[in-house]
This record gives sequence, structure tokens and C-alpha cells, in this order.
Amino acid sequence: MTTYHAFTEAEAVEYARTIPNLFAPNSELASREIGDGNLNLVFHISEPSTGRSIILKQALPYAKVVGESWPLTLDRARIESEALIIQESLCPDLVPHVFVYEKDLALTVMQDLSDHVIMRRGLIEGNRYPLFAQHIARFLAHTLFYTSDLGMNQQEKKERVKQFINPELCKITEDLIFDDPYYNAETNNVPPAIQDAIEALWQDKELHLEVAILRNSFLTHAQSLLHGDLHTGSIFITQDSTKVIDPEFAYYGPMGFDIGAVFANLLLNYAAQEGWSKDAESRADYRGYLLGTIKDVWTLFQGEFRSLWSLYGEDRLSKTEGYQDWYLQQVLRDTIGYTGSKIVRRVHGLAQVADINKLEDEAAKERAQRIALRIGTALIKHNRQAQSIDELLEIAVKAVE
Ligand code: SR1
Ligand code: MG
Repeated sequence: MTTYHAFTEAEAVEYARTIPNLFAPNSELASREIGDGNLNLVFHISEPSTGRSIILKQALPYAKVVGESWPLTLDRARIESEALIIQESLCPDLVPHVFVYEKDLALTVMQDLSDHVIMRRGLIEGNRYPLFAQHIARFLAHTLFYTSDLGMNQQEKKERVKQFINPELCKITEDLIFDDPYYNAETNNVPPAIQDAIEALWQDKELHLEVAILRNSFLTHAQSLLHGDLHTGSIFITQDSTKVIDPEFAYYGPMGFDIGAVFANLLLNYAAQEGWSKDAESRADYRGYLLGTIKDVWTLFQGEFRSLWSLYGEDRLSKTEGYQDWYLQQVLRDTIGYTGSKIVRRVHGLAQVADINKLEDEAAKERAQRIALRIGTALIKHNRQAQSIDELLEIAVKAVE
């Protein structure tokens, strides 16, 4: 048995040499630690003579973003590799391939995606990704349908729920998304310029009720195997390829939580156009692109989900007339509520986003933060009445008028 220890770059190379059929024996290998996320070590190992490369991702026994004072389970490496394997079986082109998972080292060896960029960075640079909506809609429809009671045997699904009990990572979400942003918690990082808006949010009882209801659903509604942290930093992208990475927060929860994560991060970039766009015309144009992407994702997701349901639905009762419409309306409402929750937490919570925080012009940054808060809080308050995705888009448009 190998004892857990955090790898150095040199140890990562030595480990990579032991993986069969990857690199030539004794060839020169380069190793770089490139992890810029909140939690893990990520080593890029390459063989210059052949151009071959892989990624070694190792979980640390604590949250890197805070330090050793915040211990964190190594079991998240198992959750991540097992979720990736299930996702690959459902949409092979949309996730990285896992070569090896080594439990004792909390280590996953996977396909290198260095020819892609992290989508958050791509959006900050003002790029457009014409196939993204199709790709992510298919990822969402297939992973959410086939892991739910609609698309798999209901007894087997219960085994899956057991496999993906992920209490420590869920606790991070429960606190950082659904609790801390709504009071003066120590973990918050309130931008001084918007202190007034944050204090108003701490007093807003109507908002707190909706957040409590959304949190209840996150805690109790074991609907599908979620990615659990599907922001634009968990997506690698090019003009013609999309790869979803990092499902260490995977667990059984409400479908709308994953869809809402995608929409929230597109809308955070939408708010941040206050600073990234060079003039009003290009700002309106790029915002139009982002809203169009949200509309396309929802439309394509819904269409694909309905057709999977009609063709492959496992459950006799689920064919009852009206049930599919009711079900998707609930998913839409959850999506809108979780979109809002995931926007708000990124404005003044512990882990914020580069889209807004990297803005150098302080006035533009403040405008972006206020827009994000307006959109996030309005979506949270509206979620239980929503009938159509257009209402989300209207809220976003109104927030910048
Ligand atoms: C302590 S972890 C902070 C955040 O990083 C992850 O990406 C999740 O979004 C989590 O909430
Ligand atoms: Mg992550």
C-alpha cells in the first residue's frame, strides 16, 4: 500500500513513469504544477520527444484556498474519478478520459486538455464559442436524465445515491452558497464599495425565505447525479470542443443546480462587461451573445431531455400526460433560483470570480458587482413563479438599463 503524501513535481514525474503504455522507458519528462483552483494540486507531465502529455490531479487533505486550517476529505478524488467515468459513458466527447485512479494517493491521471482554454478566461478575452450551447445542453440532458429515476432503474439509482454521498463538499456548498452570503459571516469578503447593498441583502427577509427553500431542495432532492460545481472555470473549451472537468462536488441533487451554475457564470461575465467591453455598442453585442447562449442552452437542453424521456423513459407513470411538462417547469424554476444563488455568492462570498475581480477600473467593478447582485436577487425572488426562460433574460436586461 502506498502512503498518502502530497507530490512534488519530481515525484509526479516518477509516478507518471510507472503508468503502463504512456511514455517510453527512460525518456525525458517535464513536470509543472499548474493548479490554480481552490482545492487541489495539478501536475502537467509531458514528453518533449513525442509531444505526449497527461495531467495528474491530486487532492490535498485541506482546502488550498484557505490552508491547512480547513481539512477536507481525500475521498473527493474518488468521487471525481467515478463521476468522470459515468459522464464519459454518457457523453464520451465532453469530458477528459481517466487513465488511472489511485485511491491511496488521492490521485487521478487524466487526459491533458492544454490545447483548450478555461472558458472563464475565454469569455474574459471576449471570445465566442458557437458550439458551446449544443455541447453543454447535451452534457446536461444526458448526465441529468440517465442518472435520474426517469432514465435508470430506480433501485440501481439508490445504489448510486449511496456511492455519491459527498457530505464534506456538500457542506462547503451549503455554507458558501446558501448561508454565509446572507449574514455577516467571517468567510465573506465584502467589497467596501458595495457594503450598503450587502447590508440591505442581509436584512432582506423575502430573499432569505427563497434561499431557505432552495437550500432545502439542495439538501433533500436527490434527483440526478450532479457535477456539483459547473461554473465556467470547470469547462475547457475551443471553437469546436467542450470538456467538462472537476466534478469533485458531484452528488445526488436537483438538476437545476447544474444548469443554474452554467447560467450564473455566463451572467457574471455579462455583468462584468461594464469593464471588459470597450464601448456601449460592443457591450450590448457581447451581452446579446451571452443571453442568446443561455436561451439556446435551455431550449436545446429541454428538447434533448424530452426526447430522451419519450424514447428511453424507464418508468410507466412518467408517461402520464402532463407529467413531463410539470417536471420541466420545476426544473426551470430550480434553474432560475440556483442561477440567482450562484451569482450572489460570487459577489461577496469567499470564492469570487476573475470576470469581476480582475477589472482594474474600480468604478466599472462596482457597477458590475451591483448589476450581478440585482440579477441574482431578482432571480432568487422570482424563481417559484417562473413560466419561461425568457423571464430570466428579461431580468438580466432590466438590470443593465
Ligand atoms: C473552499 S472551496 C470554494 C469554492 O471553490 C469551488 O470551485 C466551489 O465553487 C467552492 O464553493
Ligand atoms: Mg473545481
